[in-house]
Amino acid sequence: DFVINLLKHPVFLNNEYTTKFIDTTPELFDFQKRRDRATKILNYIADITVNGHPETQGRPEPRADLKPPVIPELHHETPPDGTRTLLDEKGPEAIAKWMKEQSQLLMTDTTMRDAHQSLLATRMRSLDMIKIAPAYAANLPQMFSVECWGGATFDVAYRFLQECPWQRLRDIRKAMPNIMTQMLLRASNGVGYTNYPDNVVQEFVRQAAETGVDVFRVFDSLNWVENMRVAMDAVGDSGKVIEGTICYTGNVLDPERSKYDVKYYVDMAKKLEKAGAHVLGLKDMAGLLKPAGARVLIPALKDAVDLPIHFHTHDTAGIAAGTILAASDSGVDAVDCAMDALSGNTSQATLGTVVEALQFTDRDTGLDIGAIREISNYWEAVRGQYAAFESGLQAPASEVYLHEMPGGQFTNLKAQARSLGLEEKWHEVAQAYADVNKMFGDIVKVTPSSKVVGDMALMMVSQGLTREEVEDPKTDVSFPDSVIDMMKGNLGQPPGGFPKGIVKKVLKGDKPDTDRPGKHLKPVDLEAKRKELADQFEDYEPDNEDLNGYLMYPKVFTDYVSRHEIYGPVRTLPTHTFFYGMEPGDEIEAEIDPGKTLVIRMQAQGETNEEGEAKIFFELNGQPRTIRVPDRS
Ligand code: BTN
Ligand code: 3PY
Ligand code: ZN
Repeated sequence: DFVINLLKHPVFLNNEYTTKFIDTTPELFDFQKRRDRATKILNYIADITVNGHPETQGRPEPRADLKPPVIPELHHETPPDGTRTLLDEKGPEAIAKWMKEQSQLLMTDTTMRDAHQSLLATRMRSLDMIKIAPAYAANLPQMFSVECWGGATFDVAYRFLQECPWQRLRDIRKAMPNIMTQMLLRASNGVGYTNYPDNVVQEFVRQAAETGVDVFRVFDSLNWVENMRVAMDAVGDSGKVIEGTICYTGNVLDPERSKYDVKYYVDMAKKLEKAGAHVLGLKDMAGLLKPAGARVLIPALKDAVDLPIHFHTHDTAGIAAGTILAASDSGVDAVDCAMDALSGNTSQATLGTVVEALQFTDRDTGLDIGAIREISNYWEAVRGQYAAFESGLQAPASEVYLHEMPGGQFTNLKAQARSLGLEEKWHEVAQAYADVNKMFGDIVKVTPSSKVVGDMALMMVSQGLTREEVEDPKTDVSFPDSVIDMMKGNLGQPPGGFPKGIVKKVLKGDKPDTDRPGKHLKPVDLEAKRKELADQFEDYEPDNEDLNGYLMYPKVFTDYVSRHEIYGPVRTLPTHTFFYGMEPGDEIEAEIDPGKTLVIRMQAQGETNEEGEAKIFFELNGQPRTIRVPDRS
């Protein structure tokens, strides 16, 4: 509905900028195009200044005394060799071999992806990442990888931040050429919520590798290896690192929860090794693995396969660092942490703390703790600008062992519950989530299967339905679309299949499809799609990145392009300006092309006239400019 608002938005409807002048005076084209972009950006700033940003309205504001983020001094003029250098020179097998030979615990920093996805509703803007990337390259070149792409960041960039996720990746890659970038890929679900045709997944992986992803963490939301092969093979074909990943759920030590026991994980690890993984990912998306569990599971996996192991967990229960240290003692090769300022709670464990904990031990990470502190200080100031997106979570909670919600979903579901008026019933939602999981046969819960369980849980609590009532063939229940879709088999099959009773009830007797969904999805005619996209806009030749955006999210993508035509490259605005506009006397810079910087000064806001238009007086590179926008405030 936010997107619909924008399209009905007066600025969109009386879209006034015109290309006529450009057509009649071609020699002025470049100048005009530039000026045109500047006008668009001024329109955006004026609109936000007068009317506010819909996403920050009614939300907490950044502190008035917030200091601007400081970029640390770089320790090297040219970035020292790092993992990316090795990958480029020797390939993904050499990376795997090197990982196993190292004694230090290798570290992935998740600040640019999972940390803000889990703490700030995925709202971190590219500019805040790109600016600090050179400091990683110069000051932390021993970092194994920087997770900065995929998961929910892809659609949120287009949908809410009005920026291109591919450009984010390209810019980070360029600013940090020596360390491997890493993405989270939902196998056949790409970076979306349902299975895509095989050739769409293949094309997406090819493009992600070309634009700049080095390590692909590939997982399936039901842990179905059959459904991971297309994505894994595509990563292999692109010469990048295949991190074939197990999603961890349940409690590996609990004899009552034997569906997900050591043997289950060992079998899956072997399948992933056979399927061509270079690295074995162990993805504990909810933060359920406990230290004692790690001491059993990690050695069992090490014994079973010859792959280096990369462990990912969340700090929702407050014990992630403990589990990481146990995993480290048990020989895990690499782990994920987040920079201190964006760590803890539903995010990852605290990077600086883990680095400190291992200092002077045989797993010493070799990372410069001073450099970590400086980079974390930068992130602390950045985080302050996103006050509107803080979840307000006060403390870690062992309740996660009851509901098993992924860190990235937890705060999201809480916000959804709030918007449905169920905030006071949160603990009931948590219990319902656990009940739905059992009703669905105890499944892995991670995007998109976690969304299905969440949809069902919210529906049950808002309608006051119990599990018994839902399962009772005599009660009529209208299930959420996502539940019907999953029971039809469109996300694939969990181990042992879904319980027959619930499938029958949800599908009203229709037969589910238990094949791999991609087997029946027709390949997409890519060039026909490109044309279909091109035809929706004037003078538009979509490149492969745009085409891939459109293939994943057709409507989200075209809405983004429509807004881009009005507001221009707003990704270049400082974050405070993007969310809050400007105040009289403020001056900002926006680099719209390398070396081409707009200096924008807001002078004053005039009275709103009888037509309901507000006037904003700017100075653009020293020249006065007046912008009128509808006053809807
Ligand atoms: C974005 O997607 O965030 C960029 C577009 C913002 C559009 C502005 S926000 C304030 C005003 N209200 C609207 O509904 N649209 C404009
Ligand atoms: C995602 O798929 O976005 C996740 O973070 C899953 O953990
Ligand atoms: Zn995660």
